[in-house]
Amino acid sequence: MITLRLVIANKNYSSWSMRPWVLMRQAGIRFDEVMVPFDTPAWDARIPRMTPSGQVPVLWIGEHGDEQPVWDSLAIAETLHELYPDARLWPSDPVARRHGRSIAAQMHADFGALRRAMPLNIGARLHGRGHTPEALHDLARIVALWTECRQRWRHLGPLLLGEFSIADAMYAPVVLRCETYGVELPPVAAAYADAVRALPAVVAWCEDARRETAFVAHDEPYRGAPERGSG
Ligand SMILES: N[C@@H](CCC(=O)N[C@@H](CS)C(=O)NCC(=O)O)C(=O)O
Repeated sequence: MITLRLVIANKNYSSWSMRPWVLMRQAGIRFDEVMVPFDTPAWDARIPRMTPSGQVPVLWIGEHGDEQPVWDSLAIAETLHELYPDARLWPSDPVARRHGRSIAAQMHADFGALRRAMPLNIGARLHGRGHTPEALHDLARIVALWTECRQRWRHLGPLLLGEFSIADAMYAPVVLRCETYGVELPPVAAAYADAVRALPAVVAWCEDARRETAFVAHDEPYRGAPERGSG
């Protein structure tokens, strides 16, 4: 029997943590979750021992009394696809699968301007902030990519490759950024964003994120730290 332990950071802020968490939860793959908050003594003490990259997410896979880490969101997703072929994390159509792998890799490697200007912040409403020309250019490329997927694979379902796949887990944080920063999407992209927001795993992640109270200054370019009461 395989055991899975996913190490993540704050759900409000950690977009890379969100991806494998949503993937496993939506696909019905059981796992334990270990949340280590950013900028805390727990992070400094635990993360260097838990992840070779010093970053989250990392998935510890236990089998035959041994536990080994897989780190980096895309490596985790591909490893899960290999471990759980019946979970259909990639579609069975090889052309759709290639397309999915390309856009997942692009999300992983690209769109830095968007990520910097509009960091994930699920509980905040920062409409109009972060709309730099570079971030909007990244968003336009993402909208074009989503639109092409919907045109090609709409006969299979409402998501990027039709049914839920790794590609949707990779782009789910972009959908939430659009909400936080008040980005207006054209109709096809808006319908896709609605379908992602309605996924039970995305709903569950967002509910947990909104319950968090930590303020992580590094991920908050637009707000000052809330004042703390004496009591
Ligand atoms: N390429 C990595 C990126 C991971 C990453 O940047 N994680 C952030 C949290 S969302 C992190 O651990 N930041 C803390 C740090 O870099 O010290 C992945 O895809 O998993």
